[in-house]
Order: sequence, then C-alpha cells, then structure tokens
Amino acid sequence: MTENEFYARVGQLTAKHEELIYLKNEKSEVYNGTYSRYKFPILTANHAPLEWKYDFNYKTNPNLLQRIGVNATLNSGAIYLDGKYLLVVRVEGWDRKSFFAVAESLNGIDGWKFWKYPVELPDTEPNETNVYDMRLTKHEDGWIYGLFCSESKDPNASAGDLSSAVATAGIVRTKDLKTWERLPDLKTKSQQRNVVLHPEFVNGKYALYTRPQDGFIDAGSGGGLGWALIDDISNAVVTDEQIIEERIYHTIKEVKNGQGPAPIKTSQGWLHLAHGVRACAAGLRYVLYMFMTDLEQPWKVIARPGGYFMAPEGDERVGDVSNVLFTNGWIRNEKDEIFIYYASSDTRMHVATSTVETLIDYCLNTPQDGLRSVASVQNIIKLAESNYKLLK
Ligand code: M1P
Repeated sequence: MTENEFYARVGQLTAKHEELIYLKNEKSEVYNGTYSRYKFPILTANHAPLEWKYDFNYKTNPNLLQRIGVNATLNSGAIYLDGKYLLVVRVEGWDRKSFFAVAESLNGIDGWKFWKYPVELPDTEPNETNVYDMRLTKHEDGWIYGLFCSESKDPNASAGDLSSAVATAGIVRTKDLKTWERLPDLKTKSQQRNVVLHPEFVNGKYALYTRPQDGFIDAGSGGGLGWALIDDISNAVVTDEQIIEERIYHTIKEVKNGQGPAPIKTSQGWLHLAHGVRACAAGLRYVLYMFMTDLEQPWKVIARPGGYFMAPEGDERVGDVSNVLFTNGWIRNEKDEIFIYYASSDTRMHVATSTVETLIDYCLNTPQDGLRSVASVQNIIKLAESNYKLLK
C-alpha cells in the first residue's frame, strides 16, 4: 500500500466509524405501554475507538493491519453524572479478556462515544484473570462504588482442566470514573457473581444484594438473590446472608437469578431490575424481570409482577451466547425518565426507556405468577371478563 493509499484508507475507516457513532436512534414502533425499545443497538464492538485497534503509523504498519480486536460490548454499569449519561461497558477483546471502558452520551440514547482509554483498574489481585459486569452505585457516603465479577482459575481444578474458575466480587470506588481506588475483594463462604451495593446505609451498615453459588456456573444450593449487611466496606466480609428473592420451580428464574443494577428509590418502594434464567432444550434462556422492595426494609419484597419484563427479541436472540438479555445498569434522570441499558446475547448493548411512574404501575398491577397453569388461566379470565363487560 502506498502512503497515499494508506491515508485514504484511514480516512475511510474514520468516516465509517463516525457515521456509526452519530447514527440517530429511533424508538421501535412496537407498543406495550411499559417501555420502548430502540431500533439500533447503542454500542457494538465496532464502536470501540479505531486507535485501540490499528497502528496508524505508516512506518510500523504499512499494510494497515488491525493489530488488536474487540469482540463484544456488553453488560454495562450506568450512572448519570453532571448531566451526562455514562456507561462502564464490559468490553471483551478477541483474546477473550474483558475489561471496562467508559462511554458517554448527552441524551442517553445515541451518540455514544468511548473515552480515549479503557479503565485501568488497580492491579491488586495477582490471580485475577478476568473482570466483568460492573454495577455502579452512587452511595450516600459520597463515593461511587463499582462492584464487579473478579474471576480466577480454580486453584483446585484437576490437571488438564483449564476451564474451571472461581468468581468473587471485586470492589472499587471513584468520584469521577477516572481515578479508581481498589478495596479488598468481598469475602464470602461461597462463590459470588452479580453482587450489588445498595445506595443507602441500612441500620448504619453497607448493604449488599448477593448471589451465592456453589460453582462458577451453577447456583446449586444458592437459593436465589441474597441480602447481607457489611460492617466495613474497606474490608467487606459477608457473615450472614439471607435469600430475599428465591428461585422457583418452573418459572423464568428456576435455574438462576441475579440483581441487575442498584435499585431505584421511589415514593412507593425500591424498584428492582434483575435477570432470571431457565433451562430449555436450546440451553439457558436469560430474561429480565422486576420486583419492588419496601422503602424502609429493602430486603422485604412487596411486589412480584409475574413472568418476564423483557426477553430477547429478533436480532437480540443471536450472539456469542444466544438467547440472553442481561442488565446491570439503568439511569433515572431529573425528569423521572428511566433508561434501561441491557445487553443481548453477550454481544452488544441496547437501551429501552420508561418512567418511574410506569414501572411502579407495572410492578404493583401486573398479576403475580400463580406458579401453575390453572392460575395463569384464571388471571386471563379475570382480565378478559372485565374487558368484555366494558364492551357491553
Ligand atoms: O452468559 C450469560 C451471563 O452469564 C453470567 O450470568 P450468571 O452469573 O447469572 O449466570 C455472567 O457471566 C454474565 O456476564 C453473562 O452475561
């Protein structure tokens, strides 16, 4: 490639990249009253800065080869800071390692642009191999905390087993998403993923949503989504853990569940968004569901709308790990609008919008799962009967 051709190609790459980043997103036309999806994903592997991938120096890369690759942009923590919508994105490279990178948008919907460099987490855990799925919590102590999955090779794996891993919760804090202080990892009896910090002190303590699991993949005897109080966040130890949102046979959360982002406080209780996992012939199916907890006692569930809130649809169904929706970030702005950031099939990020009022209505007025087919039929008959009476 001549030097002229080289720079012409760089120009083409840059123009295509800018076009992708500034693509206007639009609400999908499908109506359900509860939330709106958007037509395009908000962040894909192709959104990663070209500077992370190409060596743009003609002398050292005269053939303009891509040197480093991004495979996916997924499970992102979210925060609204100084009028900006910010995501701490899980970026996965071609080398299968995940890391965090901040992307920002002025309206929460489109124009998402990564900051110049990925996040450099303090490297305090020598065995840590992979990090992912950060939940951001603006805590009343003044810090923004990021809790994430810290994964290492299972020290007890048999020789030749190069897949078994162990998961725990890493803890960092920051004021600006630029400088990060790492605290010691959470200490618990079991492995943990999907650990989330509650935004307020409860009885003077830090409070965590947990997800105890017997193995790296299987929840096993871990009964569901847990709750634990922590004396000291700079030496976080779970001594006592209670299951507050349990897994149930033949539901959308029979195999696993996990808290999504930190809950949102409303006048009527805390709004929670979570994921539920069921098994089927095609493998595991991950959907999003909601519940509400009591304002004063956030460990007490006061509303459990039945079934899923969002499930993979259309193109969302296919990706590196198909049939998965996963969320660990949402934002409430000053207008009480809610922006739900979710990943599809462990591949790309999307947004859906709603409002605080709508989600409270959804939680309080959606019939509960009656756990049997006859109960589901009764829910439909009750609703249909009242509708047919209106038409008379
Ligand atoms: O592949 C789907 C998800 O699987 C895990 O979630 P969970 O611990 O609930 O099974 C996580 O690895 C998550 O990152 C991933 O999206």
